[in-house]
Amino acid sequence: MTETVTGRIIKGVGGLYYIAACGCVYKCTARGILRKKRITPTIGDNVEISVQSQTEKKGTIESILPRRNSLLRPRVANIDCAVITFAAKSPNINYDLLDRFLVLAEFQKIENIIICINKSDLAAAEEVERIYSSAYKVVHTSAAENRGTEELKALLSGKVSVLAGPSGVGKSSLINRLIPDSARQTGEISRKIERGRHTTRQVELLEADENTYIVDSPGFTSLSLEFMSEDELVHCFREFEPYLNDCRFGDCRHLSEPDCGLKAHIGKEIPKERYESYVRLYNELKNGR
Ligand SMILES: Nc1nc2c(ncn2[C@@H]2O[C@H](COP(=O)(O)OP(=O)(O)O)[C@@H](O)[C@H]2O)c(=O)[nH]1
Ligand SMILES: [Mg+2]
Ligand SMILES: [Zn+2]
Repeated sequence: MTETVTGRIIKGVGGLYYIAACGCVYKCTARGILRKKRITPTIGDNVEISVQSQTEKKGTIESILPRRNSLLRPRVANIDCAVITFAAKSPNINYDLLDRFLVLAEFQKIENIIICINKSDLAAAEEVERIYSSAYKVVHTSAAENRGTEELKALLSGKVSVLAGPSGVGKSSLINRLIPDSARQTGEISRKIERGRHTTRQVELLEADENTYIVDSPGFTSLSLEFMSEDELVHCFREFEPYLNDCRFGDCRHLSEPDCGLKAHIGKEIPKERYESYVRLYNELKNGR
């Protein structure tokens, strides 16, 4: 009888999936039935595999367990923690993009959302503290000087985390600090990929320790939220939550309605920048831009 084990897809190369299970890594192909059902195994998926060979660590993916969430860029499922990463300076913080990342992470119901301000050796980023720290954990790091990285590492322990943010803010440099052998882990597959196609970076879960994984991501310069409706937006602003029932009308959009209980808190508990961001994104979604 073949043995069945449950594991997590940590990387995929040319139809072959690497699955971490029971402290080892199995190389598996996907059962044809999954292709027929058009279910593509995704990095981060929890899967059941049948083991063909324990000595060679080979098996077949039999089924994919339900996903808690899934991102498209990078394509990865079951994220526990989103680390929205920007630089204190060079490049300067794009607050519109920061708020879009936060909305996306909230919309995906990612349980832990952290704002990481890297390059803290170059500037202080007090503005970020003022606007976001009441709702989100804000960590200040310097990958260059290896500061704040232990605090960040502790926050990510036991989780699958994705570092998201624009390019040039130091995501890859941070990952090198968090996982000193990440270059080796990445090197292993990029060598194999380099043979054929050109080297778009593969999505993979980099292992920090047995149950801690980090996903690097390409830099985003923009982020469209068109997959959601304007009515869902309000629930993606965490600061608004305590006041949503204070409005006169149950269907208050918190724009220009009278006696809006939420608006009474702007500039107090709700930073005005965050409310302005809500209004801007609301109009963008409503107008279908
Ligand atoms: N001053 C400073 N430079 C950094 C820091 N972290 C990364 N860099 C530099 O910023 C540039 C972009 O870093 P990289 O890790 O490739 O950013 P990514 O595009 O977000 O992955 C590189 O030249 C890094 O050496 C930091 O904490 N401080
Ligand atoms: Mg990078
Ligand atoms: Zn209202």
